[in-house]
Amino acid sequence: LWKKFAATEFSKKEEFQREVVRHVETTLARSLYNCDELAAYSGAALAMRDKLIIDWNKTQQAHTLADQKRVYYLSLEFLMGRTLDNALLNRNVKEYAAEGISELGFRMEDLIDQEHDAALGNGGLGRLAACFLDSLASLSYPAWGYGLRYRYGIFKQEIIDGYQVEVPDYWLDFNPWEFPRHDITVDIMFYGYVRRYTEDDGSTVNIWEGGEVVQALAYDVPIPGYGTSTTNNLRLWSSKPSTGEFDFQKFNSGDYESSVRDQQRAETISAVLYPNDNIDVGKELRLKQQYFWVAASLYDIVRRFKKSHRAWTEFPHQVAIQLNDTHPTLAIVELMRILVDKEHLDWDTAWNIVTETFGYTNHTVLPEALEKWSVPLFQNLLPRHLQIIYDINLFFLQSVERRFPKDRELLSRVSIIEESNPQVIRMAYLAIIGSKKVNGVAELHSDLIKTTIFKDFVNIFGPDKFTNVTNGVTPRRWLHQANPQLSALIKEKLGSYDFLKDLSLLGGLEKFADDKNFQKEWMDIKFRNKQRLAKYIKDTTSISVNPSALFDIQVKRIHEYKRQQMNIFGVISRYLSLKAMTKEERAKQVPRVSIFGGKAAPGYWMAKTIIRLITAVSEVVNNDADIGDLLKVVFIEDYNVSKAEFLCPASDLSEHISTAGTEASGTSNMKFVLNGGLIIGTCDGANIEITREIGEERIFLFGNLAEDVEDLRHAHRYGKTPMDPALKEVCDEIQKGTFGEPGVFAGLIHALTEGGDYYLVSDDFASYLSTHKLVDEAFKDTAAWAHNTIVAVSRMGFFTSDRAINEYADEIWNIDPVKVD
Ligand code: 26Q
Repeated sequence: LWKKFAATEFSKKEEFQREVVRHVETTLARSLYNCDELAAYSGAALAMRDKLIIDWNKTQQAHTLADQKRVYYLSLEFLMGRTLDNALLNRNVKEYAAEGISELGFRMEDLIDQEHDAALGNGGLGRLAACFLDSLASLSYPAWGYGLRYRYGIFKQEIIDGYQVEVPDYWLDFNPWEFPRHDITVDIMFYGYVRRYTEDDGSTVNIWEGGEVVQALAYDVPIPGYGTSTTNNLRLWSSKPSTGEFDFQKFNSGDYESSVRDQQRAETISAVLYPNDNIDVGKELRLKQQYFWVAASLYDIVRRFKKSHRAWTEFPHQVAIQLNDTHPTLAIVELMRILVDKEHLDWDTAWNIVTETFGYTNHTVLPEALEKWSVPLFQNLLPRHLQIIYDINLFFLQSVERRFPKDRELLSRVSIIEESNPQVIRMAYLAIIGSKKVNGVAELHSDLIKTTIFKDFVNIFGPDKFTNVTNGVTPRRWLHQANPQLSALIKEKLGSYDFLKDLSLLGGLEKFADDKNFQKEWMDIKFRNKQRLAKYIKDTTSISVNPSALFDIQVKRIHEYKRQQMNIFGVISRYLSLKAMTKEERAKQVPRVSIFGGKAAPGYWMAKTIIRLITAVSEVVNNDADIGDLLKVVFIEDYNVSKAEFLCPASDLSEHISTAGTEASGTSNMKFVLNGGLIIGTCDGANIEITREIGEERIFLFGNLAEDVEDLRHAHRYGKTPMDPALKEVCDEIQKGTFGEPGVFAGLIHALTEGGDYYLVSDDFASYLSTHKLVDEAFKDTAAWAHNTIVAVSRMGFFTSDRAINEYADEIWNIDPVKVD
């Protein structure tokens, strides 16, 4: 009977239509006569959601029954983007759903476009977490994500008079993809003091008496796998006043203001995502967010473990916890507190459990991004946790001293506490010491962390604790969903969509690389994707671009290390060369559209200046009659996941040009190549492995190597590096006022001169420009270009997040899939 009523499978178009109409009429209380696109989207989303819920419940039951080890992925960011299209495709119902919608008088694309992005992340790290959730479910691993349910995601970016303006992203008006679990709440403490007393048996007990209590309320989000019923859970915590805490007495006695203040203080914790990418902020509210989320998640994980009545020593056999960067490192300390203070395990037993449970992924070597917390701030907020950190540090340093006696320098170098004023806690060191495995996210990056920032720890723990798992992206979203035409063409050649589950099957395309008909179909799809982007650019900026021009795209967070400034200087240099040419010479040039997009952290003045330079250059170049279609410059406002989905398929060339050794991996490089574009890039992050896979004749590499960066910086500091002459010309032109009031850009130029050119723009500029010339030449030979992009795509199998997740599962987590019927 249960089965009969639970059957929501809409294996037919009509059933889908019926469900959409039912939801519009009953759930939304709208009539079909006033059903607009938003209401139709909502109906479709709710119909799809019903289908997911059944599989979600089945999956959770199957996982409970299987009683196998689970992995918990702790991330402060999940940059999910939209859900409806992805769910329709993962469940393979899009075709008839779209037909059904069209008969109801709407276009599926328009409904999909109504959905607000779930933008609970800044950039690469948050999007990686989202790709990993897709792969975990698609590979049927028993896995949960844990995060924060921010009321405001990453801000929306508007460009006003050429400048970035931040607008709040309130995204929860209608979010059919989340389920509040009013029965799942955890009280979280802050502040207070530690009471210490001695038991009758002589043992010491520490009790933390918190001063403030805030309630964590769980919201669950279903994560459907591709081609499987497995539907995993993403649990996001929202903060509210704890029932005990909200002071009804104050309220009833008329002290509304103070009772409302208490409520707001509680709700503030999950109110907003910090908009900083790769930079540490050190604000108390951020630490509160981290502890709130970590404590609620661990309480939940421990509660689930306890249901099985196993011995505590079994914990690491049932639970793996992955730390997405250092942001959740407090989990190590909180688990110690639970085991020692609450469950009364002895320290060593507890520490063994903890260090068998956690894995830590590092995403950066940039010193300004390594998290550190001031000891006084930490002491005030989490007094008991500070004691535990001191103890962890003491035992660790004692063991180091035993092995390396009298090396006091080593002890102060590896201490969790940095002896600065004030003292600070080095979260990365704590994460390393408390984890079983530490991994970087691309080969070069994993080597760099072992030889630079974590070198001493490799000596202490041995090299096996440190490993590499090169990032990947999900081909479901980044090929099938973003580029349905290309996906369909590949399917036609390979015979099935199996490549979406086993991306190495793309290898089968290579034999068609010289097939003229195939090349034509391939390039036609690229052209249509470029046309679609050209139309978007026209509609949103009124700039006309020629879809036959070479589309050169750099979209990512704006950061000096990612060097958007070098790109725009290159554009200026191109502009100056074009201006200096005769008409005849100009006629031989390859037309270009330089497309930029990305957000600057609101407090990052230099990044905002880079945006202003890009918009200033676009105003001049796009309106220069001498130049016409030969060069256009476009800044795409509010770059986000949905925009990435239509930008990636429309590039001929994309730019991944970070100073060597600074970009841990990069993941958009993978997305662009997977969609049939080539890249210009430095020998950095995953660019190196992409080169190894696709062949160096298919990538435009340039610039100095990571191993030379230190010496080059040193030379700048001692004033031994004259500025590259082409760059000098560019700077002169900016200073002449060609792109508006030069004072606006003085800081950018200062960074190259007196500032010591920390990111080595001048050192790489000549090879950057000459490599762009090679790109122009290569683009003229359409057949060779088609050949190279086909071969490149056929060799991209390695960069699926499925491969990455299988590596984590086998080498770090030790977990197996669970079949869900
Ligand atoms: C830290 C402290 C306080 C506030 C914010 C932060 C913070 C927030 C976000 C620090 C770092 C981040 C994000 C880092 C990030 O996105 N790193 C990128 O991770 C990708 C996935 O591994 C890599 O591909 C990129 O190379 C890396 O830059």
